Amino acid sequence: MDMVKGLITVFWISNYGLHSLALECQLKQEIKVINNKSNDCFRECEFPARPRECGYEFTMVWSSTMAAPCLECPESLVDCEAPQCISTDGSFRAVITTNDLTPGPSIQVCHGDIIRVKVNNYLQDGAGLTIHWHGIHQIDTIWADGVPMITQCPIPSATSFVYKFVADPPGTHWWHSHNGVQRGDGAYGALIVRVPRQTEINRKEYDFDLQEHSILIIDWMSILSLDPLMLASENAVPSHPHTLTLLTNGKGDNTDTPSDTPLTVFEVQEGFRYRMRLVNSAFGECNVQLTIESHPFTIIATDGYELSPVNVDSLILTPGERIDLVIEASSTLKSAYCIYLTTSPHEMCPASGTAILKYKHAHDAVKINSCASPPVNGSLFSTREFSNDVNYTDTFTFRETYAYRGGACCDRQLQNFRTSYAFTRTVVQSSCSGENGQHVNDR
Ligand SMILES: [Cu+2]
Repeated sequence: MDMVKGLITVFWISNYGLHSLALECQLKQEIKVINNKSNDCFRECEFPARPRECGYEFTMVWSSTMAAPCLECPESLVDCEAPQCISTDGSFRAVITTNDLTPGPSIQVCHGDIIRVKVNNYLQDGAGLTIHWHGIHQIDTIWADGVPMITQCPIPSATSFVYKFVADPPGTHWWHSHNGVQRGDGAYGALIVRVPRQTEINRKEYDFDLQEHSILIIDWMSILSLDPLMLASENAVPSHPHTLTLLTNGKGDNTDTPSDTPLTVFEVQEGFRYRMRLVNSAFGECNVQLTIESHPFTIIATDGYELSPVNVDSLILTPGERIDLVIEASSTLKSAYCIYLTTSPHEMCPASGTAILKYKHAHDAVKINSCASPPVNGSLFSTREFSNDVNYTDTFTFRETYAYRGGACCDRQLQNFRTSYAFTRTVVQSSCSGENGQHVNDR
């Protein structure tokens, strides 16, 4: 419920005697602020559904990586985990945080819940701000779609705006700033909409679907996101697109100069199967290839749509895309395994990243340098086919076939524009028919 209705009775005396008037008024209900690490609306979804209202408050500010709160990080790994320490890949740069985090708070709800987010724009540069809820259809709430100057004016500096919408459709989604290049500077997070297990087609494929098993990947530069765009527009295209690290939930190892900042660790227990919800939040159009050492996996959903399970060794995730996979914790030769992230095709934006899959009760940590080279063979899952013809020119042409569920297809040729990742690429949708495998990309 948005507002709580209250009844106030007012009495007054005039020359005509005693009067009374009952006034119905609306009392503003407190917006419940979540703890960044937990979420009251995360639960085993009820069947039949019992929707809740889930309130959040996002406060967005400019901050800095490896700043004073990090104390002795990375020499002291405990310091790297301190509140307000943004370690990323160990490089120093400005970053947008949401409630002191990047990625920001994770919204995890059940299908049909009402999500309400009060966004406080405290960005010190005076910039406007909007939040797009990527994957949410916004039926009847188009005003909440967060597209600046289309569905709303940007939230002015030092003011707040409340988004309210229904969590629909189910699936692995995400949120991000849609204003300027703020997304590439850290303004993004997970938005997971679950359904009751009884209604899931692939429910027998996994044992656990944990809130800490959301995996957000972003291509992270050592400079502000605006810099390469401006360099490109001024025809000063750099020979190397600056240091790019693929961060997993905000952490990674620097591609050029490895640092000792901590990596993100996903814990599993031997004998169980875990659903992992993967989001490519890439800013620089990087496709990400993911491989897990000694752990083939099963793809069970893309962009919220359940698939017939596909067993593979590796997958490619295009920008904005989400894939749900299942890992079986059955490899016990070691206590921890590398999760490898590379870009594909690699020439486009040379970057890599690492995260750790750790078995519970395992004590020995994996050293970063032991994750240097991912295995190259094996079966690959991708919702698109990529041409091998990657030519470097000064024009970026992106052609994409959009296929909506139900088989209707449409082509869209986006206008040419210049970027620092200058290349010509042809993307061909692998199929325009069939129940699954297509998705709508609203980048
Ligand atoms: Cu988006």
